[in-house]
Amino acid sequence: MKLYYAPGACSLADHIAMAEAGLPYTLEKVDLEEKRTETGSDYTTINPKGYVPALALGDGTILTENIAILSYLADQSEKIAASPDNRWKLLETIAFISTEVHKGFKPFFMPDSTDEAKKAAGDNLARRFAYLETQLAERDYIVSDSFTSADCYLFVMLMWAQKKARLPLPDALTRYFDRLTQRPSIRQALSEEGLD
Ligand SMILES: N[C@@H](CCC(=O)N[C@@H](CS)C(=O)NCC(=O)O)C(=O)O
Repeated sequence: MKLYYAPGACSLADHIAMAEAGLPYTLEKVDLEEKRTETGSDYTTINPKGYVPALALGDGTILTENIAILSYLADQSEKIAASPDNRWKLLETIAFISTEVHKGFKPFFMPDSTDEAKKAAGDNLARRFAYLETQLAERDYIVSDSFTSADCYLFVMLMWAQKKARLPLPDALTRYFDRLTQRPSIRQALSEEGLD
């Protein structure tokens, strides 16, 4: 499999998931402004949507969208899958992170965002983080007591909250983030993206 990624972007979640699962993968960096890959390809010919992530499965299929990629990867390895009972909870959580948290960061990445827009986005994200904190009070990881691909995604969101948006996090989420930072797969992925 080949992951098209940009350092520190949401594609880091898929990168971590592959590393945690021990799946064989290669990486190709994408310049999101130029829409060029590091080997000189026009990225829009690979993913016409123009954004990362895109995962080339090796049979000619290009899979896009974090919800689909993180679900696909969980299907490839028990190491990042939920138990059968929690399969739909895993999808629910990935969808929540994608649509309610990931998209909530948009004003922090738009150069023309006003301070009011950032404040409203920060307030909205704080409500999402408060909900996630309640979930972590009941279990070790965000879906269950075992690590899943949803944790890979939430890790990236918490990294953005602290490093890009400078948002305060509930203590339980800070502790969870610090715990995840120690995982070899996360250290490996950060290092491979030049972020350590
Ligand atoms: N719906 C997509 C959104 C992906 C996305 O927001 N990618 C960002 C990086 S985190 C990106 O590539 N932005 C550059 C652009 O849109 O041109 C998904 O969940 O995979």
